[in-house]
Amino acid sequence: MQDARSFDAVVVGAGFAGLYMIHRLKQLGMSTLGIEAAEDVGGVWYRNRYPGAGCDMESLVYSYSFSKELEQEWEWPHRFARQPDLLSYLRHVAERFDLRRHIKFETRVTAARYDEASQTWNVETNREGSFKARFVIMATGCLSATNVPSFEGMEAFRGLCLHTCDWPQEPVDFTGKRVAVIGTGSSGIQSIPLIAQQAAHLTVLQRTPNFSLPANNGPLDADFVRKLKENYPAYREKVRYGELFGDGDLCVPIESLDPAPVSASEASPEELDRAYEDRWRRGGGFFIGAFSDIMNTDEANATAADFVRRKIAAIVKDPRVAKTLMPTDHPLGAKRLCIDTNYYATFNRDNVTLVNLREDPIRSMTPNGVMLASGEIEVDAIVLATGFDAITGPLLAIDLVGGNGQILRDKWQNGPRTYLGLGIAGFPNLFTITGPGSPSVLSNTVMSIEQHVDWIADCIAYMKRSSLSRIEATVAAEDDWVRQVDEAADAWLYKKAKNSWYMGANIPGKPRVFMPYVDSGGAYRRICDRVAANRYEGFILS
Ligand code: NA7
Repeated sequence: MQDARSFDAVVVGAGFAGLYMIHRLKQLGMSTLGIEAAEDVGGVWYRNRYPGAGCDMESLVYSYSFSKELEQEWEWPHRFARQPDLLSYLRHVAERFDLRRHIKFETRVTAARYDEASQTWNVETNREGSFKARFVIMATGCLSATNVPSFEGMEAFRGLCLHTCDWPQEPVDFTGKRVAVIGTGSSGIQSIPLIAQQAAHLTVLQRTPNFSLPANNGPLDADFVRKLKENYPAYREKVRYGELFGDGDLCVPIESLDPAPVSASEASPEELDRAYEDRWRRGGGFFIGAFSDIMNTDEANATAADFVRRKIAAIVKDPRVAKTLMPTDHPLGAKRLCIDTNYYATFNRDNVTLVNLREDPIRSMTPNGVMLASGEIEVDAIVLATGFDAITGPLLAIDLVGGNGQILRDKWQNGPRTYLGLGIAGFPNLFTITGPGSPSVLSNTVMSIEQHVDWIADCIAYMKRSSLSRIEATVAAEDDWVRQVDEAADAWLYKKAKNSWYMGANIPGKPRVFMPYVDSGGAYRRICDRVAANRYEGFILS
């Protein structure tokens, strides 16, 4: 790492987004500094090391497509990649494309201020001083700012207290321990079955039940992988421009990728059951593509939700426990769907207890455990599977100050405002990768990252070619985009999940705004392509 203080670009974060961004900027011949808070590359896949941590999208498409050689040579062991495999992959990418030497690790960006006079960003860090750059690219991820609830007496707890996203490097051994897990989103649902296998006793503290589908994860069949790799470009293209839920199914041939064109409302009870049973058996999130309107109408959605509730009733032996595990307050898929291995069956174990926090809330932590309304439960370890200040959290954790001294936290006090989730009016030469207002968490994130990185790199190359040094989204384009993001969600059921992190509802005081852009059939990519083709309409370049 050269000891320079001035760069063409600073990239904040070294996960999937940051690594590819650095690679593209290198190709453009730009001097680039990556800044990463963790000790190594990986982003969410560096930090989320809890038992069972893994991806809910299939590894063959939750991976880079920019290098044909990498794509062909890399061998994914499982259908859904597990965290250690994802981390190995990202470490390999950092080596293969010689990216590490551009990155300062264990360094956190604390602030970035734009100076209009010199047209540069001044990027401040917690331990390496500050750096100047013409461009700043926020590759900070959507799920990297942890949500640690402030339970009274938390500091008094004498046992081990871990957040799933800040898991130690070494595996944690729960053998013989009494453990409480707080939270039943993806992180809780992935870790609970494995913690239950080790712990003397596991108490699951559930506030809201979530829908979870069997992953049916396992080793990838070599013959299947070979055939898919022969057809990789076509497959990727399908994912890039496919329907929203078309990216979750690698168990069936490529031509069956699209969601079934049939409406659930028009199917007979037998047809509904057959389709759901088939997809339940094959596993993964593509369950939701069984019918064309599951995510659009209450009636269609209820058929899928009822099916899953019936499955819970069939798997969980104690009818009271089964009922507590059944989600009833939101449409299936309106909150992030979880996929699991033995989640519901875990509640049949003698050493597992489910507490319904809606009936028996947490009063405080105590030195020995958790005080519920009904009394104290003593534990040796508490696992906080309580999620993230999603999408905007990582950006607002940094003091971002744009031209004219505008502060991002002030600008976004009523919710995020971006143009395309890529640029922010008042913040010249700053780009966000998978920012609020882009498909991000509702899409195949790696494919979306590649699209954003390519768009940003092409834009910077265009500016270079045209001797332009400054780009800023207009307020009018931003206002229009914020409206479009809101309207795009209206055709779907997402907003009916009132307490989802898509809406910011899991963080006290956070504005309730639906943050991702709900894409359909690759519309978002086409919009971004058109903006670029029209010389970056909606941005002012000078
Ligand atoms: P999630 O999906 O936000 O889940 C967090 C869970 O923690 C959820 O069940 C919450 O209940 C629960 N929670 C949060 N705060 C509290 C308090 N104060 N008391 C009790 N329970 C609480 O986060 P994950 O890490 O599981 O998954 C995030 C994403 O990562 C996931 O969707 C994938 O995309 C990968 P609530 O529902 O708010 O009642």
